[in-house]
Amino acid sequence: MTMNRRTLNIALAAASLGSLLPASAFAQKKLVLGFAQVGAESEWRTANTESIKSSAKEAGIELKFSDAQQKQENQIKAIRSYIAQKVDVIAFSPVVESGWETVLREAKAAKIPVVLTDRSVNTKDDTLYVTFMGSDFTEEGRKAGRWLTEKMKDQKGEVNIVELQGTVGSAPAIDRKKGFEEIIKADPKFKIIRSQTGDFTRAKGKEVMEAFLKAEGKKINVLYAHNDDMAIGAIQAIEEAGLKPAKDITVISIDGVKGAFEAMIAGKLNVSVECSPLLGPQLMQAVKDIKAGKTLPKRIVTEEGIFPMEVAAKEFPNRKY
Ligand code: GZL
Repeated sequence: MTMNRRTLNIALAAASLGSLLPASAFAQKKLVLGFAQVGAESEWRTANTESIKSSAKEAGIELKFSDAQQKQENQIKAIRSYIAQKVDVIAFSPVVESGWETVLREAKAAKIPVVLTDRSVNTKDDTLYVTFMGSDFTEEGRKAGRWLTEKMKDQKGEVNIVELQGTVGSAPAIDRKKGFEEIIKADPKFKIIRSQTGDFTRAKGKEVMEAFLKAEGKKINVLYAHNDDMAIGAIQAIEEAGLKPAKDITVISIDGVKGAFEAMIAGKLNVSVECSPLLGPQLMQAVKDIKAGKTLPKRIVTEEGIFPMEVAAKEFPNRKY
């Protein structure tokens, strides 16, 4: 079939136009991810941020990133700005469980998929997010409880525990408490005599442990801290009170960050339950899968271990955060 003159002219014009456009005009448009981070409160959070930033770069995904300094209103503001910028996907780690439905409905109305990472939200409407990827905090609390009940199984008399809770209202604080208590309630000798938030920071952990020591002193047998940073702050308080951490007071914490391994190698922390912050690769894969129209499971759980001080020196070189 011969091409008539008019069609030929159109084809030639299109071809010459094509040669005028930059190659980038034909390159696939980069996916844009808006990420609203909790803050920079702990070693764990720093490692989590690093994982997200480096994975976005590696995946060729444009990352818009915000640090909410542990304030919910700042996270909500950031999510709204991502909606206004019409990003492809929004992801965030909710600083607390409640108060998200309004802004998540705004994202849904704007047809922007949302991924929850690290922490989840309280909502009956699970169409407000595509998937929640992160640890099972209740199981982390159970692991801490099982380690303690095993260690103290032959202990006669009361075992008095003080507890440094994470951020009030946050999923890890609520669930780590729940899991730990589920295990220790089997034996009435275990008693939580003081429990207060240290907001996941070293400084607050030290301050609250000082108050615990002032109030209860040598009555304290065990410290259960919801993260390593608070445990490390508390260890300083224990030493300043003239006591030996991990000996006079058994110290149990969660995260498995480098600082915890250093404290275990120094003989000042008894055990750290792993909670991996390395969610970046999984998140970037989820972003690509969502934009490719794939269906994701509603819940993606990160598998984790537990590290007592006896294995810390051997395991330390393998640690990635
Ligand atoms: C747990 C994460 C917690 C860590 C803390 O997944 O949300 O927040 O345990 C961090 O160290 O501050």
